[in-house]
Amino acid sequence: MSKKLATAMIIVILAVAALYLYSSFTAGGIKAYDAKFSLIPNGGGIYMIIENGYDTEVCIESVDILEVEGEDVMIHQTIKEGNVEKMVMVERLCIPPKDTFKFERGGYHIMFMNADLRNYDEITVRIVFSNGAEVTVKATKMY
Ligand SMILES: [Cu+2]
Repeated sequence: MSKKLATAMIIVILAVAALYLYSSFTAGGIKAYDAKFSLIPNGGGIYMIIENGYDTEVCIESVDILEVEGEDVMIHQTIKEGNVEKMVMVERLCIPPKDTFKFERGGYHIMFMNADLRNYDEITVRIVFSNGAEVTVKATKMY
């Protein structure tokens, strides 16, 4: 075997190993997708699907919108009492092991205030979880 070929083979093997490590990390980690946001004056709501691939429960520690600073972000649940809809603060949101959680309009949502995102069609949302895992997801504006 030539030296060049051996080197090429080692590179391929390393690349495959890296790909394997990466895919097993994402399979065991947290995925966030289908992220969207809507606006109200001075704030809005963020919706997405989060998959907890871990064997343990994970809780949301913090949510940030990377395009702005000083925003207030909280988790709300919209509940219906008769014909009245109201939003309730969720102190701590946890996702059971190997479970999928949906933030959606009219249900659980991520609410932000003190952030003017009228000029954005897309924002970057970073979520940090109780086990130290972190996901960053692009959210597109809903019309
Ligand atoms: Cu809300």
